[in-house]
Amino acid sequence: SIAGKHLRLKRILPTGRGVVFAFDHGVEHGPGDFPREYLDPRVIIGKVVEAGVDAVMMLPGAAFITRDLWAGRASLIVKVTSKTNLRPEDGRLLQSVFGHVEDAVALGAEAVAATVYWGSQYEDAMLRQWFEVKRQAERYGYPCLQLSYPRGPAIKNMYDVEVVKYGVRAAIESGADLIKTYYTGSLESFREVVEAAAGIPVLMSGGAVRERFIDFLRDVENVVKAGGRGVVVGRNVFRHRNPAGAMKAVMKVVHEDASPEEAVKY
Ligand code: FBP
Repeated sequence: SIAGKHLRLKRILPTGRGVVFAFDHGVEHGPGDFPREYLDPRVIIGKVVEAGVDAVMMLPGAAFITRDLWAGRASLIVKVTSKTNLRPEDGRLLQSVFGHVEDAVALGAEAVAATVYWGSQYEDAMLRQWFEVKRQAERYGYPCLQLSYPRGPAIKNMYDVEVVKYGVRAAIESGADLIKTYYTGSLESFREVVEAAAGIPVLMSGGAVRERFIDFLRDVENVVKAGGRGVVVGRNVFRHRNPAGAMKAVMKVVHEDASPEEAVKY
C-alpha cells in the first residue's frame, strides 16, 4: 500500500531528514573493520540507539541479534544484499541475495535496502536482484532504499558529480524510494545530485573515516544545505573514540541545522 510506504518512510526521515547508522561492515569489509569492543553488534547498536539515531541498517542476522536494542526505539532497515571481500576482486562488483523482504517484515522493519553497482560488469544481475526486491517490497508496502554506487572498470572516479548523478538518476528510474550515494565533495555539486533525484530523498553515504571528525560533519552540513535529506553513517561513528557523542553531533547537524562547531560541543 502506498500509504504504508509513506508512513514507514516518515519513521526513517522524521523531520523530513534522517540519520541512519549502517552496520553491515562485518560482511562487506570483514570483522577487522570493527574496534574489538564492537565485534558484538549489541554494544554499538546500544550506543547509537541511546544517542537517538533515527534508524539502523543491518543484514538480517545482526538485526535479529540486536532486536532488544532497536525495537521500539529506532527504525530498522534490513539490507538484503551483500558481498564479502574474501571474493576475488572481479566478484566484488556483484552483491548476492542476503535475505528477503519477508525477513524484514518478520523483524518488524520499516524498509529494505539493496545495493546496485551501476557500471559494474554485473549491472544486469544486480538489476534483476533489485527488481525482485522491489516486487516483494511493493506487496508489503515497504520502501526500498537503494545504495546507488557507481563502480566498475569503466568508472575512473566514482565520486565525480556526473557519475554520481547518473547513478542517482538510474536509482529513481528503477523505483528507489530512498537513495544512498557518495558525497561529491562540495555543496554545489551535491545540489546537482539532489536535483537529478527529482524529489526522491537522497542520503549521503558516510564513507571512510575522515582524519578530523569535524570535516565529516562539514560534509554532512553541505549535504543537507544542498537539499540532501541526511546521512547513512557507519565507520565515521563506530571508529570514533566516542560513538554516542559522534552520533549526537551528526543528529544536531541534520535535524537542528547546527553548525559543525556547535554540534561537537557535546
Ligand atoms: P560507511 O559510513 O562506513 O561508509 O558505511 C556505509 C556503507 O555503505 C556500508 O553500508 C557498507 O558496508 C560500506 O559502506 C561499503 O563500503 P565500500 O565503499 O568499501 O564498499
